[in-house]
Amino acid sequence: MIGALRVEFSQPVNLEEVARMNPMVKAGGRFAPKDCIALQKVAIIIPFRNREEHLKYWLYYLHPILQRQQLDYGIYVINQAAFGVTEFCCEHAMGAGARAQSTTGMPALCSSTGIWQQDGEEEFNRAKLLNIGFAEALKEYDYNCFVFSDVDLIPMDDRNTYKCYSQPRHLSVSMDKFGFRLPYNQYFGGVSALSKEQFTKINGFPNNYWGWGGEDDDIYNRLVFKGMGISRPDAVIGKCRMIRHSRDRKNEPNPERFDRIAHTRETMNSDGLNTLSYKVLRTDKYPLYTKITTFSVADE
Ligand code: UDH
Repeated sequence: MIGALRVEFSQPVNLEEVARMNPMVKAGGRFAPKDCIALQKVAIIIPFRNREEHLKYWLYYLHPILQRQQLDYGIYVINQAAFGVTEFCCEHAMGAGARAQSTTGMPALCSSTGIWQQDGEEEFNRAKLLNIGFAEALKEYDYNCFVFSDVDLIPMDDRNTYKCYSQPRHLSVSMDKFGFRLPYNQYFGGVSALSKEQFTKINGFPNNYWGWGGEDDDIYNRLVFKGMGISRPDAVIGKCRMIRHSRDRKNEPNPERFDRIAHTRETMNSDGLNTLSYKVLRTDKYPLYTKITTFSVADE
């Protein structure tokens, strides 16, 4: 381990170069140490839409750190599909005429030209993407630990191990954005780690937070209601940088968030892993990560 790291975002990143610098990383962004058996199998789940530049920095900084931490890991970028973009050909995915009913009430129709037609793009849904990442990663490998990381957060100390603990772990405790301290004691946003058991005990994360905000507090509530506490690194080891950005389109502050957070106790058993409903449009195995493009469907 090195300890404190220099993290900055002035030079552009070339992913082919990053792949050359990390020859032990296998297709899809998988790695396991050669000379020992890793203590944990860690799936790293990144909620994503339209943040290619941030993802490059994330991969550039994180792959070397995660290898030094001797983890058996895989990187899963869960991409919320942007309907109306010709990139996704629904004829291959589902067949012409197929309908997808988005849970925000926006129906999409697979047209005869093979392009999804929808009136507009869905609001971003971070927590649901994380649930999807959990489910999809488990189809691929017997992961026992899940690290959920925003794409724009880079640890500044490699002793901040991306693994699971006896209690759910909050890793991004000391962000530059918040003056290197917690914005409030219950804060659980940014980067967190839950074992498979911890995640299933809380029925995963909520699927119903569309737009920005609240889902991290709902997750915190779930953990507390199930009798768990939060483990954290200290403020030095937990330092991290956020890549500055403006607000994304279709991720407006969610006006329902305060009301939802107030009702976690009643909703957590009926909103989560047991009601997760989605379709995978495509899976791409890139040299440094696996990208899974998904969209929501209403409960069948
Ligand atoms: N994300 C995307 N695409 C989006 C929205 C969110 O990939 O369009 C993902 C990404 O991993 C991001 C995470 O969701 O790191 C969290 O979203 P966020 O970065 O919008 O949340 P944060 O609280 O930023 O970090 C709030 C808006 C900042 C506005 C600052 C104006 N100066």
